[in-house]
Amino acid sequence: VIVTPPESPLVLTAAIVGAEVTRAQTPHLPITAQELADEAARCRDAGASVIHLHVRNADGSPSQSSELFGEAIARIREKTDVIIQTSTGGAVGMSVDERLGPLVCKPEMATLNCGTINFGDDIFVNTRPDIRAIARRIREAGSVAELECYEVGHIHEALALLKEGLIGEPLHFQFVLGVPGAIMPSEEVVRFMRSQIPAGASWAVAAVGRHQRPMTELAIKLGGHARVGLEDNIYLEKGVLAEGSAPLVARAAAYAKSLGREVVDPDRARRLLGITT
Ligand code: KMH
Ligand code: ZN
Repeated sequence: VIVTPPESPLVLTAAIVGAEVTRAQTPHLPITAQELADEAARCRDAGASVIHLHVRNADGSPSQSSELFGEAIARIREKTDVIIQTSTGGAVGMSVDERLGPLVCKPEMATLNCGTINFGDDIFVNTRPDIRAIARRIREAGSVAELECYEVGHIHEALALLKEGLIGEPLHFQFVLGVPGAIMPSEEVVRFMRSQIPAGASWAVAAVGRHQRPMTELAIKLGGHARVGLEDNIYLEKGVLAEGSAPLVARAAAYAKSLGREVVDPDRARRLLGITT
């Protein structure tokens, strides 16, 4: 029997664009700064307190340009008070320098990818020296790191970073599950990954494709946080495209409320995540 205290607050993150999904796959993908801002506001209304942000060039290709991030962040800020978590993962094949572009904007949060994996037919490279360099730059930007762990060993790498003083507590883990070539999601996997993180750390699950809904619900049941959105999954149901990320957020929020979990607003999420800027 899983017992989650009803008052246990839930942070929902919306990954509204990512670097890989194309307009050919779904017409509902936001691309321009205005589209990103409109989608961020819709997700906030649906229950998201964090927006995991990538940006695109006008032709839809992925970018880590500080100018494009600056524009998107400014537009989002005009519309809504969500926590903006910029990607430092970018797209496979980008150099570390290129990936660090958004940190110029001093985002409240930034991702820190904690290891290398096969990423479909590509390799998402995060060498140990690269991870440390990115961690230093996130700290210099004054951003709170979200620790993206695609494998169990990535958690242990994050703990090494903590020991080395490169990241501080409380730690925030995102278990990214179901990337083709990396660990597949299951309840056992989530429970084991959760068992590896220190007391006081928060954890969330972001699962890819058809795994998104069941793993979101599992994380919510087990007392974790969750990430949904088009970056990881473009379908609401089998064969039915989600009309943006907001419907996916709304469904996760409704599920959480049905279990008595409180879906928090951005200010409460800031306090939970230790964001003080
Ligand atoms: N696009 C992936 C290769 C992150 O945002 O930090 C990496 C990614 C992770 O999306
Ligand atoms: Zn991402």
